[in-house]
Amino acid sequence: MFKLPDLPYDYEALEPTVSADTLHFHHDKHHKAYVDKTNELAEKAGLTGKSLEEVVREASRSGDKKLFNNAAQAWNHAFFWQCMAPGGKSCTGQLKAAIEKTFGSVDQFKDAFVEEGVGHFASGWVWLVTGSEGLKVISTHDADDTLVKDGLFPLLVCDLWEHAYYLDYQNDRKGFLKAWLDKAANYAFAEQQMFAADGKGEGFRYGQETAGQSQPAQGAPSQQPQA
Ligand code: MN3
Repeated sequence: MFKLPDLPYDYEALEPTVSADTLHFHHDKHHKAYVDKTNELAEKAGLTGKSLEEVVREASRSGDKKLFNNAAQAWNHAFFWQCMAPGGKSCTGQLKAAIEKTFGSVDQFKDAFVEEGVGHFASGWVWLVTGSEGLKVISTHDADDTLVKDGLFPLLVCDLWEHAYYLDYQNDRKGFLKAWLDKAANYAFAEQQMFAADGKGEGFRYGQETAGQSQPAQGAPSQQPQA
């Protein structure tokens, strides 16, 4: 049984960039529904005891679209929570160097990320990934994710589904993405992922904390009353 992971920060911690209302709906309702449905469908598919990564890949291989959509969404959201931190984490060190090499500057990377996200039709995800060609910004549709893209390793993702920003930004996806990159994105996590892609350290895996990234729960956010 997969457990809905706690947010690695309080619900209010990302305000005003991402409101507590948005996080309550997004985490407690949307993400929870994907996890619950995954548990139900994975059991039916005989995949009990597999990791979520294995379930996503197996569902993709076998063409079980319903399971794939729910399992991939469960994974993508868990990864997405790690991609944010209160006030954001600035882009420094080796990640900054790699971004400058590929995009010219951090600002040019942000422009590329916003452009990809704004240009993406309907629901999906915008990613910074690394692969054999180095860093790249891509987007995926609906639940699709990098677990089933050979040779790509995710560093950072932002949710483009309207439920991710509509309460706070209405139809202004561009405004959401710009604020998100400047004030919420966790570049320290992205850098850890980049190291992991190079074989240095563990990358994110569902249900396991990434070393040094997730903060011990202060005030036990999982115990907060639901709004
Ligand atoms: Mn979402």
